[in-house]
Amino acid sequence: MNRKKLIYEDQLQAARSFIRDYDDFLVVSHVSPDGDAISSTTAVGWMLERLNKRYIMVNEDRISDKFGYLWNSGQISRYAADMETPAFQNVISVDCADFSRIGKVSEWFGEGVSLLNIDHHPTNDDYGTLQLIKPDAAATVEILYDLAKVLDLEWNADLATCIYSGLLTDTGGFRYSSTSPKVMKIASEMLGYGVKGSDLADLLLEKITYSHIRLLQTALASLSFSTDRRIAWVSATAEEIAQAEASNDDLEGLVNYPRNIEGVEVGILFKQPEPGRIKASLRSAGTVNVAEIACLFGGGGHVRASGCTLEGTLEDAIGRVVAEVGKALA
Ligand SMILES: [Mn+2]
Repeated sequence: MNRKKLIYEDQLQAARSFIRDYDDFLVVSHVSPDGDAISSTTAVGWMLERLNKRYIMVNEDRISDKFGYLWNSGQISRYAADMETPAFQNVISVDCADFSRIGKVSEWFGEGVSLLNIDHHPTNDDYGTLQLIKPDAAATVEILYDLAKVLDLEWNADLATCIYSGLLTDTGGFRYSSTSPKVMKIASEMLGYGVKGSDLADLLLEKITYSHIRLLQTALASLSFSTDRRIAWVSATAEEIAQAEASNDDLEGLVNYPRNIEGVEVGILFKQPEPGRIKASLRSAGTVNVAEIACLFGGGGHVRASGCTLEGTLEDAIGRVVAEVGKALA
């Protein structure tokens, strides 16, 4: 890359000018949007509204109903190939580590589009014409807090609720190591604007769907251990997933149950999206590099979180993966 990298303060000023000087924006976040993605989308929308700009918020995927309380979240359009849309010249993407995360919405970008890339992922590849990137920010909304400050906007509970929601979800309820003094300072300021912190924690962190608990019920019944109890796993068969009417969201978090057990070094979830195919999600609580194990089966991921897909029966997949984890622990 030969473009000279601006320092964060300069990036903020450049982003400020881009937003102040132009109009007709498209605001987009990543496919399968999470709390930070949706909160960031509505936070940018709120700022543009305050500045009397024309804009459209969009996402390739459906926004979960539980985010309906966010300011104007009902106005986030869902991408459709046959939608009549102008080719947008000014785009703001939030929480997307690379261009492909924008998904099909990029088909709405005009030729020679100006794209402001606002993100906190350390892996962000600096796509776009302007970047506003802070890799040590806990969430994209932390950067949007700074942006709202340089735009000199008058805050209210709507914007504060967007910012707080993104912080809450991306830090797992202010628990992850990304929960910096700055995060807590911003959260405190947001509560001062009238954000209902305990209601949001209840809705976004505590509430679980009926499908999730039914699936958890059968998954926990399948809980198994290696003889030394350093490996633990649960499974969800295609039939159980169908019976619980579970979506991918409902499967999320199941792997943490075996992983979080005292003394367990590797927790695994074996799910069967359809008969004959098994997806293994591996989580390391210790020193085992589970990315290396996933690689053995053609998968990949991170040192502490990885995944792979195997062909065959559930029993066979469990036997093969657990054997490799056992070797890594030996
Ligand atoms: Mn994020």
